[in-house]
Amino acid sequence: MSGLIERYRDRLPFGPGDPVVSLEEGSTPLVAAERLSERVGAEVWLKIEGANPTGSFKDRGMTCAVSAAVREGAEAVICASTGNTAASAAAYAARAGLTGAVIVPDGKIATGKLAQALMHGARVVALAGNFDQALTLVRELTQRHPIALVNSVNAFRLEGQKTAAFEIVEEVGEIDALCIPVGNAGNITAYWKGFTEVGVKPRMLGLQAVGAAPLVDGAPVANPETVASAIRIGNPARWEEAIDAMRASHGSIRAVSDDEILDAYRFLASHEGVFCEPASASGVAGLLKYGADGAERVVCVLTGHGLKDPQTALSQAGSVVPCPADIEAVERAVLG
Ligand code: AN7
Repeated sequence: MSGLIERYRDRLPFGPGDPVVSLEEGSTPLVAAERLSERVGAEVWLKIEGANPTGSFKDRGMTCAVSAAVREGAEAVICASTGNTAASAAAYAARAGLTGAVIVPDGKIATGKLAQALMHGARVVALAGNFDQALTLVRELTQRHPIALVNSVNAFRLEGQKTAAFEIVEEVGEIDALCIPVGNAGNITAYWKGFTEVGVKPRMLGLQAVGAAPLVDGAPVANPETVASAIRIGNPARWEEAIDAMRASHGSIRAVSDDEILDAYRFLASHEGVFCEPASASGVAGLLKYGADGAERVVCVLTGHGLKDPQTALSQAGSVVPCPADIEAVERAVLG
């Protein structure tokens, strides 16, 4: 195994002698989804990005952003985040021996992500504001101080993330559509770039949560709200690029409700054996809601691991069965 810079160096902006900060990210499983395929009437595959080292697709971008920061002589990295970017930046900063700082919306990031950022030794700032405000402030801060910004406004992030498209094409060849959650719109932009570079043009089907759907509404959302905290974003930094990807690929960007997201989240866990976080299920929710649009082969990107957000999982799952320690009771408890 190797990290993605090593695997795809010829298609990434890194030379042979450049420093590489890697946790052997990428090369994630692409799993056939039989039950989902049956329901949708198409061949559906799941790209399990939760299998990356910190449990989300952000690691693909972060290996590149942090390696480039080291090459440029940076001593510190910073990001605004709904959680996963924070966890990833903190891990790669720790690995590189850099100082990491992350600004997150106070009380609005999933527990696992907070634990990761703290464990990796980042300075975690809980902003009395939302992600969009955090990103604005962090951009201003990096104008004033020599700290590398590792949000997806950083072009190296997209370079790393485009490699997921390479992996899909290498594994299953051409696909007709890609279902992908859209928050700050870096990932949809990166996938489109990756597909374009290998000459494949699947329809890009982006999904946002109804309460945080600026690209669907056509205007920024001042107070975005959704159970899918990772995509609780009201003013995506890669707005134009996402619209370009949608148009150029003859795709769409549509909205799914929190209930539809949670239905897909439970379906994946209970019928496919795949536990992703709520935001990640929005692509599948969109596929279930709107259908495959005539596509024969579809890939859904499951962007983050279900363990990131145990609280939402517990609120959606069945309850445990209490039981005294004797065999009759255990029999009743187990056999129902
Ligand atoms: C699981 O971590 O924006 O459209 O700060 O964590 O590229 O923003 C996370 C985004 C989808 C949306 N799924 O991707 C952050 C952050 C998960 C995510 C998205 C995110 P973009």
